[in-house]
Amino acid sequence: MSGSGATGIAAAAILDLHPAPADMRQLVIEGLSRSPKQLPAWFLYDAEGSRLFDLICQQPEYTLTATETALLEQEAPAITAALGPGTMVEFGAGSARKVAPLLQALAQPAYVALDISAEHLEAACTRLQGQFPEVPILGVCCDYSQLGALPEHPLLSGTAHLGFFPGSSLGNFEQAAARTLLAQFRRLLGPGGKLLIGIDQPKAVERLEAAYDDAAGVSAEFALNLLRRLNRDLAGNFDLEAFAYRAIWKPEHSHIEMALVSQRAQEVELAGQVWAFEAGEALITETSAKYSPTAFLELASSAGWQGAERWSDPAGDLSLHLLVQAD
Ligand code: AVI
Repeated sequence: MSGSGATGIAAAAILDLHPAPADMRQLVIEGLSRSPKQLPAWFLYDAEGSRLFDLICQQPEYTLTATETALLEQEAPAITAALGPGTMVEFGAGSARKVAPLLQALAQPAYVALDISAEHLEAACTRLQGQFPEVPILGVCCDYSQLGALPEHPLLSGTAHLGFFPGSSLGNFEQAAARTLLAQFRRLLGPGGKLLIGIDQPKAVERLEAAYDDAAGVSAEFALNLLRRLNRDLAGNFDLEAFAYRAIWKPEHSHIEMALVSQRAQEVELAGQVWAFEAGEALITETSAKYSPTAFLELASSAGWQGAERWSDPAGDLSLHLLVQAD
């Protein structure tokens, strides 16, 4: 728990709820049995995948991170005024960098980070605690999608819960799963809970496709790393040279579809089975949906949320929506 090490920096409090590990083998078998073949997007994020994703965020074509960060910094006073008092609860906090301007602007900041990776959580919370020594910070290691309720803790009792889900990560869920997740946030945050969520918006196809297939090839490497991970973790024999990356905008779904396309007819061993790929067959690694403000608020309302405020960058690339409970 909390303490002060040799560095003099107080370690943040960590509560480990020991989330059950997902059955990757079963999910792979399900995903590769589908037509088209598709795997859960979170498979992309082993240690190397997380490093490559951080690198994607620095590519000139991928403007989402920089745009959202600037918007949070610029609008922090207005956002925190609209949020009102309470404890910020970040879902899937990762490196927990985006919350800093909000903690700075809140009159009485308190912060709870939820993440499935104990290692990342501890590092992120400790770094943030060093940056904000006076702010009470708690890291909770859990799978928030499976959580029945937020844990009992002084930071979470007798105060409003202000959910935070930046990065347009909702876009990586299919529509039904996105609705389920928004409803889960509503349950966890409880009556009076609010949600601040970053949502990337549709834009010119050329810009979108370049953002997900950058000239430096980092996005392609990020997707190919999935095959490396599968070879390592599930005794696979994917030949990385035999797959090519592509990212295309699918207007009928309002999403970018990222896939590795088999360059020839081939058979791959994985998870104790043999999988046939035709020449030109796609393995979808991820989709990234873009919602106009109207489309997003429609989705949010189907999960019991109501739009209260919205902040956007001047180009209208991305919105930060503040949602309140509809009843
Ligand atoms: C994490 N997520 C919001 C990213 C996105 O924009 O959909 C994931 C990503 N994959 C490739 N590039 C970015």
